[in-house]
Amino acid sequence: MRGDLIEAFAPGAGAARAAALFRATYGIEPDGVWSSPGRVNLVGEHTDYNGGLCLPIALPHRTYAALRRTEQDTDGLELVSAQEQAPSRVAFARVGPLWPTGWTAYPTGVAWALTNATGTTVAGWQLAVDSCVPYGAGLSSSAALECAVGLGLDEVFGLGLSADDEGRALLAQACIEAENVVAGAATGGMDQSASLLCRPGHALLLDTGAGTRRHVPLDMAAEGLALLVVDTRAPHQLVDGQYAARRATCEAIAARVGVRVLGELAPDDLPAAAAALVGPVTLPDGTVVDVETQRRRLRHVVTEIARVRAVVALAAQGRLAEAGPLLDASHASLRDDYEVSCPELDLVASAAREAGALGARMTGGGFGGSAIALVEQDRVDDVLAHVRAAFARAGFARPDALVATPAGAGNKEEQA
Ligand code: GAF
Repeated sequence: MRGDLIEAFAPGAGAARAAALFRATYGIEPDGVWSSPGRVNLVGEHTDYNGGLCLPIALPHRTYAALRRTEQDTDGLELVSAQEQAPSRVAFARVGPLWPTGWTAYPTGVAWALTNATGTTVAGWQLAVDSCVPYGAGLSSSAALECAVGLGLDEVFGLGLSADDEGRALLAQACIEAENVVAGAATGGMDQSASLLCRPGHALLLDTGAGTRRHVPLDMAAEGLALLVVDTRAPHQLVDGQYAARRATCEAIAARVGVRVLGELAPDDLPAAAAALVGPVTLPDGTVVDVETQRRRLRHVVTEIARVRAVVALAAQGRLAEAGPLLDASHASLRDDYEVSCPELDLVASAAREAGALGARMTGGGFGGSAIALVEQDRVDDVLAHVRAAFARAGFARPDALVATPAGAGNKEEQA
């Protein structure tokens, strides 16, 4: 059964693959290869754009970017990916809001955002990408791509951002800008921060309101636990109206309650805050959100932040095994109050629990993508088999899976 999991590339193999693709495409050596991981979030969902807390870990699965700065054609950006059809050429002068479209928006958007942030024109380069981060699985394949490219551009253009966590936070910000402005996905920033700042053996506690972070030791193996990640393979797309609508709703609620962000509210504030929500709200796209829905959205955000605190407290005491009910409550809140789950995600959560998982929840933005289950190590195979059988009975596609261990942030690879 273990051979049936999505494996990360073996050490050295990802860099070798990206470098080989680079040579085959451009007929020259790259200046180097940089890599950055996908992530899975333990708890704290849809809180990062609300000034709240979240708790991601970096996956061992990474995206590899072989990069070379070109001297001659300083407006030309050349890109190729092992996961895409044909090489592309993009004129840097044209990169900007919502252009280009498709996968090249992410790397070219990072160059655009770094240019804006630093005043150095980050143009004139060739890129070859390979990746083992599952694509479209809600495991941040786009952030892994942005961050791998960002690290490479940082070095070959001598920007000096990646040396310490403060600089990396700025680099993450440029990757977020690329995603928000050029790719047009109004995401919150957890994924890029995880990809650039996580440490092996730790979860990253991000306080997006205070702008602070803490590395929380997470020794699941010491407790005999494993984190099973199940990719439902249900279509998942963040560049759609639902994610942006949730974000816009939260911003409208915060304004009505009289706070800057919903993360300023504690669970005790909920009754008064809910009472302040009177009358429907109309979002910029014309969607009308009724009062009852506003109150449920508010309750999700505030209770989810409290669940992050509770999981961190348990992890600090080596009692992660007791976090199951908190993960279950997170799933229920995302399903019922925030309404970002889907039948496939609900089925992973319920089937995993039936088979003995300690707790299970959807992870990431939702509307498809992946769910996680906290499982005793020797139950991983049984839980996965049970989930797959339930999917077969429901007529859903066979889900993919991996076992997540907290890995490290992006870095330069030893040359392949
Ligand atoms: C996606 C987004 F990219 C993140 O910023 C975050 O909002 C997440 O959904 C939900 O917690 O991964």
